[in-house]
Amino acid sequence: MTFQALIFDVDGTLAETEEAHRRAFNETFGDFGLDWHWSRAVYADLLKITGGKERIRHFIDHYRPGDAERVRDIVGQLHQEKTARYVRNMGGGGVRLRPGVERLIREAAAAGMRLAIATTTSLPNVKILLDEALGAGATGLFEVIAAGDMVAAKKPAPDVYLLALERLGLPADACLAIEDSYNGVMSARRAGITTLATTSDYTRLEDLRYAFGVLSDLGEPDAPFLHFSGVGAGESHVTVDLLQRWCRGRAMPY
Ligand code: XBP
Ligand code: MG
Repeated sequence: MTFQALIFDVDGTLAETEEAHRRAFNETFGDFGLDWHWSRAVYADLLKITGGKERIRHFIDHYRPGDAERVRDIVGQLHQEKTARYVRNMGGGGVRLRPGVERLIREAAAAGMRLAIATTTSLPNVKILLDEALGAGATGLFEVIAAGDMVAAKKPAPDVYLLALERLGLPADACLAIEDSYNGVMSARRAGITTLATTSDYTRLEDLRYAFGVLSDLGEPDAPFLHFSGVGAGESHVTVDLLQRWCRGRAMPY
């Protein structure tokens, strides 16, 4: 079957955003007078939990149980402030998409392919990233944006991908997802969607075996991706034609 829609994850897939998230969390903790600091090592562990509020609660339970009584009731407030900070910081410029992302988005749109987003992060974070990286109004390129708390269960649960499918009005096998993490690949897979993985700073050692191909990034003609497993051997950059060819070649979605 040829696919009709491309569904992108955001964090780690469109751009390397996790250090910007980490900075926004840490700045917010400072604002609230908390003596918490998430180092890269701590954050790598916390990233197993998707969603900022869920991540903060997990941190309290596992790293700072003594703070639970004081902080439990303000997790929502903390997270709201973190989102506002992230948006302010991203608005300062310097946002770069990962290799091949803008090229593939524009190529897919020009070819009449439908575009969607399925992400755990909050909607304002998606909008600022797209506006900053692709120009104001870039969210309009995406027919469907399924994000954050629009679903009850975050990745690796399939809910956010199921929501994207429902809003697109398409079956899973008419879509292809692009993800960067174990949680993301599992979420798409549980929704029945074939998934290509491009590894990111925090996910390169994760188990991505359920992706039908694992690459370093989407590649550019003059900056080829590294091929790690599955589809993509001998190629340099991911194109719509190549994705269609790979999809026709799959025996079963999984
Ligand atoms: C990304 C995330 C997000 C961000 C934080 O996962 O886990 O939680 O780190 O975003 P994925 P919020 O790329 O799989 O969607 O603080 O807005 O929740
Ligand atoms: Mg991701």
